[in-house]
Parts: sequence; C-alpha cells; structure tokens
Amino acid sequence: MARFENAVEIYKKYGVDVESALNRLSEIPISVHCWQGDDVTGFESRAALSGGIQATGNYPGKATTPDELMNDYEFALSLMPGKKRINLHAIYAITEEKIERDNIKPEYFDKWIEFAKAQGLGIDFNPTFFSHPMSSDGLTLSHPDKNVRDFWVRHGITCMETAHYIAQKIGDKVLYNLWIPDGLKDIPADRLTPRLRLKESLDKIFAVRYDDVICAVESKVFGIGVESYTVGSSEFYMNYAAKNGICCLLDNGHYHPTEVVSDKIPSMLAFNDYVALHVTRPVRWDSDHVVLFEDELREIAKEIVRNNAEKRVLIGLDYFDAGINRISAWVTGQRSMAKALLYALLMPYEEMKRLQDAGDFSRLMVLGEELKTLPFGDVWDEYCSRAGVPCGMEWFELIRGYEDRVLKKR
Ligand code: RNT
Ligand code: ZN
Repeated sequence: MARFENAVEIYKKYGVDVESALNRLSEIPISVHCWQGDDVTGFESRAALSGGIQATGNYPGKATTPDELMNDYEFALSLMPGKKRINLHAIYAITEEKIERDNIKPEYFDKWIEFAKAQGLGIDFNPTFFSHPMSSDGLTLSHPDKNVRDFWVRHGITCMETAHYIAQKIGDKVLYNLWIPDGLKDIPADRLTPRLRLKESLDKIFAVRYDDVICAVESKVFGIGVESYTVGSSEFYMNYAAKNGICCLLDNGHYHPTEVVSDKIPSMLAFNDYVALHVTRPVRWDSDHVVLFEDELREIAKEIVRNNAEKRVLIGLDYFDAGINRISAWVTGQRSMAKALLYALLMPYEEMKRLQDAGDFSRLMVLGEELKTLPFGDVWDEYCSRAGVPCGMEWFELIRGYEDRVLKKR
C-alpha cells in the first residue's frame, strides 16, 4: 500500500492521475480467445490444424473435451484482471450431432452462452474456414470450383446467424471476424480473378447483417505453404471494408516485418467507427507466440488510450503456444495486454501533445525517457489486487497446483 501511495505521488508530479487510469483500465474489454486452450483443435475432429497456421509443441495436459476446455478457461479467466470477453471459433461447437460446417446450428453454442453468462462475459465469434477437407488445397471463398465456394459461403452465413443468436441471448454485440487461409505456394498466373471470386463470396455472406453483430475481415501477408500469394491481402480487405461499411481486423502478425499495427490504428480511426485487433507476437513470422509486455504492444496500447478509442478499438488476443503450460500462456498474454494499457494510461498525453505541436522535441524525448522508469509495477500490483487476482509469482503457483491436480491426470 505504501508503495502504491508513493507511486501515486510520483505520477502526480508528472500530471498523471493514477486513480482515473485504474478506473479507465478496468472498463476496457479484452477478448480472450478460446483456442489457446487446445492448440486450435476444436471439437469437430482430431484432424491436424491447417490453413497456413501452426501450433508447435506438445506440452502435456491439453484440453480435449468441452468440459476440460471450459474448466481450464474458467480457471485462466479467474487469474486475469479487468473486463474480459470470450472469443469462440465455429469448430468449438458443442453437440452430439456430426458438425456440418455449412449448417452450424446456433444452439450448438448454448453451452458457451451459459458459460459466458455465468461469468458475466460478452462473446465474440469466428467462422472456421480451415482444418477441413473442403479447404485441404488451401482455398475456400476464392476457390475456382463454385461448389467449394458455395459450401464456404453457406458456412459464413450460418455463422453470421449464429453470431446474431449469441448476441440476442447475451444481450450484447458480438464481433464476427472472418479470416480465410486462401493463397498460393508459388507465383500465381492470375492474381485478380481469385480476388474477384472472394469479393463475390463476401457479398453473399454479408448480404444480411444484424445491428447486434459487428462484422470484420482479417487480412494476412502470407502463411505456411501459401508463401507467394494471399487472396485476402491488406489492400483487398481495406477496400472491401470501406466500400461495404464493415470493419477491418488487424492482426499484428500479418504484416511485413517493419510495418507496425500501432501506426495503422490511428489511420483506421480517421475513417472508421471501429477497428478490431488480433494481438499476437510474431517471432520472425506469424508464429503466434504468447503476447509479452514489449515495445510494440505498448505502442498499440498508447494509440488506443491517447485517442480515447477504447470503445472503438476492439481488442482480441490471438496466439497459441503448445510448448508450455497452456493456462500460463493464456494468462500471461492477457496480463501483458492489460499491463500495456495501464502503462499507456499512465502518461501525460495533453502535455506530450502540446510539446509535439510546439516543436519542443528535446523536452518530449527526455520526458518520454523519464516516464519509462516510474514505479509502474506498484500501480500494476494495486490494479491486480483491486481486481481480486493474485500478483507477483503467486498466480503462477496456482497454475502449477492446477497442473498437478488436473492437467497431469489427463
Ligand atoms: C490466422 C489468423 C486467424 C487465426 C484464428 C485461429 O493467421 O490470425 O485469426 O489465428 O482465427
Ligand atoms: Zn488472427
């Protein structure tokens, strides 16, 4: 407590009100992806993950049933401070019936709705266009074969209806995010026609929209096995979204290595009500490593809070590490995101913007450097304890206990 009070005084000298930062932070939702719990496997089949993405590692104790996944998820969520949402993929449908991707029934998600309601959480939803025989050649909505395209269009529509159903049941908007794996391994002979086919397929999927479903399209630069061409590129979706009044989802593993999502956020905010994020950690490629408290994450967080855009930037996590305790991966990523938001909230932006406009870049630089070593950790610990979650290494000890009691017995 004394350390926290001391930190409050120090931040005050810089014109930062710690209490209001803590209040603001507790209201910013972070959508926590279910797929960290089981390496993006889902409940449909035991088939390997495909579509240019890959989870590597074989740490014991992976969840293989809805009950196991929900138990792990609930435990992980209990160690994450602040407002959360749960993020689902269509392959996490819970049903005794054989799941037909082009006929996903909304009721398959009733158990998830119950799960979310019990914890007072909102839900986000993603159609799943990968890990399926109909996408085994890496193409879905842009496929040259109309039957394949139509199959995936039906999937997109049936998932849209599911998202609407969830929104009604939960009484809160749902983000529907569409990502497809479509691309080519080697140099294309035709880059345009697949994009025109994708455009036509998307028009069918987005023909009927609902007020309680926020629609997003997620672009990508390349994937494993589809290194030479991605149909749903950044330019493609940015134009598609702008023309059709839907939003873009920016995944920070999906750009050329020197491009940064932090700089894209304000550009998107200049033109759109919403921009959605998949926050991940790309290590040399779209590797989906666990999100850590790093420079670019802090820059992303700054763009959200200093533009007062926390209701317009929809933050979702997207990573999957199968090589370490999956719950510790889950919790570390969410806490890193929350930490970055807090770090960003503890900056005197009015003053900094004033220095920029006044051309006083010397003072701006010096101030920026001083801010880096303020007692941020004491404020973070206070945030966690007010949120009722353990801090320090304590939460990891709880995970170790869960590993011994539950995961090791699987
Ligand atoms: C893949 C995309 C996509 C997936 C998830 C599982 O490169 O990032 O968002 O990771 O939908
Ligand atoms: Zn993503």
